[in-house]
Amino acid sequence: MANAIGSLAMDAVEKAKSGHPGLPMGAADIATVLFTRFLKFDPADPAWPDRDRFVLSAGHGSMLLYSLLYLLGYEGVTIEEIRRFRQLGSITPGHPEHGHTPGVETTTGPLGQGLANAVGMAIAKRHLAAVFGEDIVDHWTFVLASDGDLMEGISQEAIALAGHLRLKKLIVLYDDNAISIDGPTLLADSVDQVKRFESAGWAAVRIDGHDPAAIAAAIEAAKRSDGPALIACRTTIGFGAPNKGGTEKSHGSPLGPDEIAAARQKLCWSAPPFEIPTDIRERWVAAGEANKPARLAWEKRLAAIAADKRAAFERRIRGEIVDALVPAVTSLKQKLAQEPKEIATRAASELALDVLTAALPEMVGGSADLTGSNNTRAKGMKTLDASNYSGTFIHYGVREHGMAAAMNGMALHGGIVPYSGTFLVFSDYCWPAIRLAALMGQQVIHVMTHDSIRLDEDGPTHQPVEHLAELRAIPNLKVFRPCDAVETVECWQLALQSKHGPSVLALTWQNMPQLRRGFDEHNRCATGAYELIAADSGPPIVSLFASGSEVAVAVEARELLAARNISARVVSVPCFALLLALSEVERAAVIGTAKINVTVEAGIRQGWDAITGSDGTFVGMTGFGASAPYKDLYRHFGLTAEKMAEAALARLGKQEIHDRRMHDRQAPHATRAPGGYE
Ligand SMILES: Cc1ncc(C[n+]2csc(CCOP(=O)(O)OP(=O)(O)O)c2C)c(N)n1
Repeated sequence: MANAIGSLAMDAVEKAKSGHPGLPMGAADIATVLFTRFLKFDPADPAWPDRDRFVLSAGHGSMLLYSLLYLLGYEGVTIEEIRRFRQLGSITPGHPEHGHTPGVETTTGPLGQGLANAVGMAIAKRHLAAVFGEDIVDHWTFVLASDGDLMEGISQEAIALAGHLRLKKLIVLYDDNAISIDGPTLLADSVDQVKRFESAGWAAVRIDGHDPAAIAAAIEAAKRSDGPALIACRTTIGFGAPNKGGTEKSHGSPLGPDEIAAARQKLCWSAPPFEIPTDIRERWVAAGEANKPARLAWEKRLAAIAADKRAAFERRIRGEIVDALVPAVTSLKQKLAQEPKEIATRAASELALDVLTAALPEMVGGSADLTGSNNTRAKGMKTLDASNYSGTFIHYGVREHGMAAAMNGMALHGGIVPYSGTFLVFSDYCWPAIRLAALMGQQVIHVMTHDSIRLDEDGPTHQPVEHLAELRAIPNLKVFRPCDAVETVECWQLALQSKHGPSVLALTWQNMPQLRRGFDEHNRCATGAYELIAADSGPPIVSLFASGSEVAVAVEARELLAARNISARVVSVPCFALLLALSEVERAAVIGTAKINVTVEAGIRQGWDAITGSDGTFVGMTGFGASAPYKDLYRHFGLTAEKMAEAALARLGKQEIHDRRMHDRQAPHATRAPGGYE
């Protein structure tokens, strides 16, 4: 049965003329034991909530997973799709993509991420089991990880967190083949992985990964562990390939016809390419059907629990938002209309979270050791830890990489809307996972505070400058930068309603005036940008665009311009992605037709031109910040209302000269209008 996997991998990579045959051939014995004797799943219902999760963290070995899904009878994963490995439009892309192929639990390829996703899945499982009972939430998370997965730094964060949280029912099968792309791993690594895992609180053993009895015995033993478990399976990469097996030559390129013929002979596999002997195929299909009774029994158990509990569980698994969200947001906005608050947007976010987490029990929050600064712990939240998995707040430790990837795992597991906290500048440490959340269309929400150079004397290491632009560049990610308490509440609502992609809330360290006065039941941030203050009279000459803390700067600049008889409007831009998603007509209406567009943001210019055109004037940062009291910094870097007004005036002056020249050219004898702006 294992040779069926190996042969399909060899054949598919050969046909595609690219791919990685070594891992599927080397790990075929492990996968066969796991899928035929341990894993609980039903190909007829790949989304069965109580299935065991299998994460192929080493995504380059995707043919291992595709072979399994085909052999086990997952609908749509046909032999034609195996033949179309890596081709446009196939469901067998180079690396496994969640949502693209049934049975693929997460998108893997960037090494280490899958392992950290699995830790999140295991957290989700323990949490939901504590909330809804083991009767309906009782499954395992298995990971196949490679040398590369364990070399990546993110693995350390994931392993440490899993060990600390005593995540029983998480088993990592390590494909310990001691080969990576450059050659033997000894070229770059001499870690004793068993000791490493043990020191993080895992049970860990080393076995022969080609001995089915040893693999089965190790899984049995790991299942008895009271924490997470590692099984280091010593394997031969490209197992069966007589010349290239055991070397990096089988890692990431087709074996070639001669080596494939020799491997077939060595493995006693005489079936032609892409053909599986009937008796072997039947045994695989039978393995795929083995858990149907378990699934049906689970459905009965689910039907038997109290109706309200069942409804809550089903709603959360479907990822449906509660009806209570809109009333909760409305009442908070009403309160803010009655009693405006001059608070930091991170503090406004905490106010929002107090209300939202009470209404949405699926929200599981946390922070990477900046809880008090990120304000992500809402009233009444209990800590989720090894003594209480029903808690909803996770102290992730100083582990942004691991946190963001674990959050993806929680979202993928289902039943949880994870949100986190760190400083915006450390979004760099979350970036790979945020990108994958966007690629997979998963709802995770990152609260990122201290969102500009305005954060007191911490200096340029802590001052985000390029980060908003970086994050806005990720497709399918919404970056929200609210300007005050009301916008913060609205942005939270939008993030919670964005079910098919991640969001980042960039929030201020410092207090912000409440610019939104009065009550408006509409979520004005929903269009990504909107006119916050119209021009005093007639059509505006200047449009001032800003996000977050700089909206207040734009409001002041508007007054300075008004004092010189120049009418200006202020447009708040809390979310580029939503603005750019509007129709051209709607977008044009928001952007307006003022002569001059001036934008301000305490970050780099990149991205703003898409809104105001490349001839707009930008006031912002062109380099890194500095260490000083924040008021000095704003003056030093020119992020002031005066500078903004000056920029508008300078632009108007140039425009005026240009207009006059054009006018003179067209009507040389006309008298010049006196004027210029005061
Ligand atoms: C973050 C990241 N860096 C680099 C790569 C490119 N890459 C793909 S596989 C691999 C290493 C392969 O070694 P191993 O993990 O032992 O896999 P095996 O050789 O056993 O298939 C590398 C560096 C990657 N996929 N992800």
